[in-house]
Amino acid sequence: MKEQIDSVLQKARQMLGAAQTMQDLEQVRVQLLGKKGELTGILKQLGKLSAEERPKMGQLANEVRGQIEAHIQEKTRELQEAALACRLQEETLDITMPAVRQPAGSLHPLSIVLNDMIDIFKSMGFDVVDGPEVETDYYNFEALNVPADHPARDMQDTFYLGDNLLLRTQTSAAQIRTMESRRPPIRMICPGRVYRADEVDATHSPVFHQVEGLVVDKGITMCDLKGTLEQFAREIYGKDAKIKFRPSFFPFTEPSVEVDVSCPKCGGAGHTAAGDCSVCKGSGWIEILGAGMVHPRVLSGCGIDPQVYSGFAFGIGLDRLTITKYKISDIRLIFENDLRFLEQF
Ligand code: 2NL
Repeated sequence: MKEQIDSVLQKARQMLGAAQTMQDLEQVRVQLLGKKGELTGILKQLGKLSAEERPKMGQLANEVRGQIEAHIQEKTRELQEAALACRLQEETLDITMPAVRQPAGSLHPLSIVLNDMIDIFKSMGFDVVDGPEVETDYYNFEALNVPADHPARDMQDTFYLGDNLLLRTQTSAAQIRTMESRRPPIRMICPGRVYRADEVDATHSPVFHQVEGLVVDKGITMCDLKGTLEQFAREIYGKDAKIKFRPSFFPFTEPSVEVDVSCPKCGGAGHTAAGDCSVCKGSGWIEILGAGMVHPRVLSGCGIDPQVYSGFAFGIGLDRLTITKYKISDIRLIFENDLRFLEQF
């Protein structure tokens, strides 16, 4: 029996030497020391021994059990240490390594200029109003005194979505709704996307951005229009900016004007030391917007008595303003969202 017990110890040493995992260790414990294990099996034979041999073998078996348990414990510690060392190695952090840079985004140039415009008009007491891009014929044309045979109503110029629905060609519908639902005084701007069936080139896009403004109150005159737009031009282009009115025509305003601002590059001279000014092409002025006194028919259509109230309105092309302010050569750059372009702002 002594040989049997010794051979279990031998076997334990062998198996533990080869063990790679915790499962291997458990397997050794079960196979040698478990209830149905080899050592237990040997101990069951103790009864067959002589009274003299029995306690000796019992003691030996217990010693061997203790030794095997100690071996297993030691091997367990070894494996745990190896696993920990392995994890520490794998998870090493080099805290001196430079961080991965998160590039910061920036505002689109249109957003920069629009934010400026909103600040300027808010400081003069204007509300900012929003409206849908899909409009009815009534709000886009009829309410604005645009006659049925006006060229703007042609399929060539306007995107129709059906008999009555279209993509708005200006943001005026928001102003019409405001006039319908609110009593004067009204001071509002409405920025947004508008659509015209234009061919794309360096200065035209079928979708572009407009900021329209409207003021309605008792006693509003052309002087209020000019003062407001002059203040706007000074804040956008600098305090020396001047504006001038040229007569024009829109169905929704009477009289109507086109407004030029003194060229921000040459200061109105039309030329620099290098020759003709590249921004205003030598004229000293650049066109920035259209405006006028709200047509009495537009007011009365919204339930506002033109005998009591008057108003002015204007429409500013945001894309053109942005292009001239940042000297951008092609309107298409504004819509392409090429990062090499956007990162310059
Ligand atoms: C332009 C011209 C303009 C308006 C828009 C307007 C709106 C109402 C009543 C009267 Cl509700 N007028 N809007 C007036 C004059 C000009 O835009 O050339 N924009 C780029």
